[in-house]
Amino acid sequence: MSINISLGTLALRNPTILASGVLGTTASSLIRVYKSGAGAVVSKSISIKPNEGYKTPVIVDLGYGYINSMGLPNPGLDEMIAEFKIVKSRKVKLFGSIFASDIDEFKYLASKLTDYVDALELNLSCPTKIDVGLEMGKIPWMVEEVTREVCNTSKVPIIVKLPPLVTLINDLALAAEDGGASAVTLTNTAKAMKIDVFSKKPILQGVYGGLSGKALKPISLACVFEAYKVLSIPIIGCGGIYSWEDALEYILAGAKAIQIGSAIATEGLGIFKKICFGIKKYLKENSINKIDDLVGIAHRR
Ligand code: RRO
Repeated sequence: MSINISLGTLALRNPTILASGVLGTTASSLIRVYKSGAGAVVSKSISIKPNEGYKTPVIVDLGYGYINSMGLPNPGLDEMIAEFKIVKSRKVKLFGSIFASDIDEFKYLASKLTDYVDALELNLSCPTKIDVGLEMGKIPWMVEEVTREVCNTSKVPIIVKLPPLVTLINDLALAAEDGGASAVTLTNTAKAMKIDVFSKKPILQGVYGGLSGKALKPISLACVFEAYKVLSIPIIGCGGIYSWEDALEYILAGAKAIQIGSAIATEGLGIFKKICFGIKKYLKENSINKIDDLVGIAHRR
């Protein structure tokens, strides 16, 4: 039984994708994740210049999820191009995530990376650099404009990654579609924080972090369900996926593919194959031919 899917012109061998931010800055880790069974891998978000990120602690384990405030650590555009050349030589399906503070920077990153990736994911939703990316991703006309400009610059499909906890996810998702996006990723982490009662201060240097893991799942799932009602382009679900049942919930809500991030910390890289196996078994047991026949079914009354 085949579980391959397509996101517009992008064909994936299965619907599981490595989420940006995990194991995504070196060729060796990206290749390892793809070899472990992911249908595609997304790099850590890349900025033009190298960035060290925030000082430790950069992550808090709440037990029901994580709050990270990495602060966009990445080796910068030139180093990432060198890594991407290696990744592509191994025939890995690679999406490059990009992060910038204005449209010109986004265009520059897209023009430099477009030859080395299968798609670009625009990170318009980083909660730990709230001065820039997140604000852009909260305003529909800005989402549309940056998407359109980057689409005009790029030879590969553009995926737009949006934040949860926004008033109208529909408007943001439609803005991405109107701007020419081939897909949207719903969602990035949710803005969150943790305070140390002894020092009486926020624990994370960046003050705010992004909530991921189990606590995020119902929130992102609702975003997928809501956006599916208005979108024509495919949705990639992201947030707290630990099992094939979690993945299936997203698919039934309207996602065509799903991204996995936090769960790798506890489940290991075997999670990609495990989820694919679970979905295949479910399809077989329910006499369903392909994943497409399940997408959005939870909307039926
Ligand atoms: O690096 C980060 O702090 C970070 C980013 Br760019 C993002 O998009 N989401 C997140 O939770 N952390």
